[in-house]
Amino acid sequence: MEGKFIVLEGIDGCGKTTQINALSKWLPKSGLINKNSTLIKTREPGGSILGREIRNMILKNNKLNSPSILTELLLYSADRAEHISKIILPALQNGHWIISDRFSGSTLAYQGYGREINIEIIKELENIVCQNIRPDLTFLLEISPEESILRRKNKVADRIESEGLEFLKKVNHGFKLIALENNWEIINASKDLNSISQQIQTSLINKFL
Ligand code: T5A
Repeated sequence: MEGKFIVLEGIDGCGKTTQINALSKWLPKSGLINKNSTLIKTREPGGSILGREIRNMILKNNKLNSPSILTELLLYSADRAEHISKIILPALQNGHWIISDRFSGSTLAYQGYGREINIEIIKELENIVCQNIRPDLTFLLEISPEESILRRKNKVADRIESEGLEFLKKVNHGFKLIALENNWEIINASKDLNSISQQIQTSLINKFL
């Protein structure tokens, strides 16, 4: 059996971390993963050692030293280039499974639809950065922007989360278009945790068993 690359996408607070934690308990017992393979949980930004430093640079709230939107795009791209070279590519070459909390769809949604950077430029950049690595399956966990804000009301917002409702609406709209264009699995993530988990598990079984 070969390695697989699974990605969870969606606006802030849609439940990716929660579902990835549930998946990482279920997947090793699912019969989908070869017993010689490992399941690797990772995320963007910050999936590699250098990426953790980049994550801190992009997400910390510092109004006096915020990156320009072009710098922001390039930092997310640099994080991804490092993540692919050091973590994703070697893992797939060794037959391991990877679940990533966000990947290139987030750049299209946040920097493309949210920041309104030309989508074609972003796609061009992604072609360079991704080195032909594409997820085998991407899930979009869909919640409304209002629910996103509600779920995060007791958490300190990072720099991107501080952008507010109008920005989140543009990102949300972008995610929907990207998901339809790329055949992602769209999950209603406002349901309860268990039914979301079951829907993800069923999709994985249907696709990979
Ligand atoms: N970004 C990222 C870009 O702009 N461009 C890019 O290219 C990339 C890769 C990353 C930020 O960077 C941006 C996007 C982000 O703004 P992050 O810290 O990784 O930041 O933040 P998020 O991905 O937004 O992570 P969060 O932890 O905020 O959201 P999750 O992981 O989606 O959600 P989770 O599981 O932590 O759940 C949030 C809350 O909701 C509850 C949980 O208990 C938790 O309290 N919850 C539910 N409540 C009710 N019903 C359910 N079904 C629930 N599921 C979870």
